[in-house]
Amino acid sequence: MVVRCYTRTMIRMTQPRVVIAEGAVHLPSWMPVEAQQKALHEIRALADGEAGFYTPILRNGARMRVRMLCCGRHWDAKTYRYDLLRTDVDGLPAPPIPEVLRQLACEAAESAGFSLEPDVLLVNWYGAEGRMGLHQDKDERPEIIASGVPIVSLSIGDAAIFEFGGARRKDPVQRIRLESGDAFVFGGSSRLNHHGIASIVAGTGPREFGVAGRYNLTFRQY
Ligand code: MD3
Ligand code: FE
Repeated sequence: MVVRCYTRTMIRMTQPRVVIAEGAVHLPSWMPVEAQQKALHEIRALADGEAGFYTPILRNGARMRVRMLCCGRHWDAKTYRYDLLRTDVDGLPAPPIPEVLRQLACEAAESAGFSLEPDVLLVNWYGAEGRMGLHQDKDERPEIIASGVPIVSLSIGDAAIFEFGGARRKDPVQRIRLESGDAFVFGGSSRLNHHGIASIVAGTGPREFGVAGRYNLTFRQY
């Protein structure tokens, strides 16, 4: 089923679009402040729900430097597989993706010339010391990855220094500052590129949000 996404397009007709590599499209300030606040409201409801944020512990025993909350399916930090249950955390089922957020992701994909039917949402929360080492996202189904379907990222709160590399770990990285309201779409031949978050620029988020740190939402098709 194709669901039309229209919430944002009626608000602003032109939008900056920066192609940083084939299939990797940065949409700076893509979310209006009201859309960011609406998204924050949904994130807070998820956080207050039964299956809230947790600190993932990797198979090598290391704690990740982010807190995470998965919707649709749970990303298991021990097995690197997607599961309906939070087996490595508390065994609870992953809550569904909130409709408001799913819709935003569809629109962002469309703004970048892609189409996405997300069934997974990973919410990462970064405190001032938060970061994520260079990695590839390759735990989704091989057919989906091969098809070039994108991952959509939405940033809310403090800015972050994002690193975007290439297909090989040793490839040079571009550093891009991601601000609150930015959307980023990674599809096509950029889908398996290495990437990470080098640091958070604490205290740079919109004050009126009253949020500490940074939320990043990645929408995926499993
Ligand atoms: C480039 N999250 O959850 S989002 C992740 O800001 C992740 O929390 C970071 O990397 C964050 O896996 C970066 C930007 C991003 C997401 C997925 C990508 C960049 C990507 C997939 C392929 C290439
Ligand atoms: Fe990633």
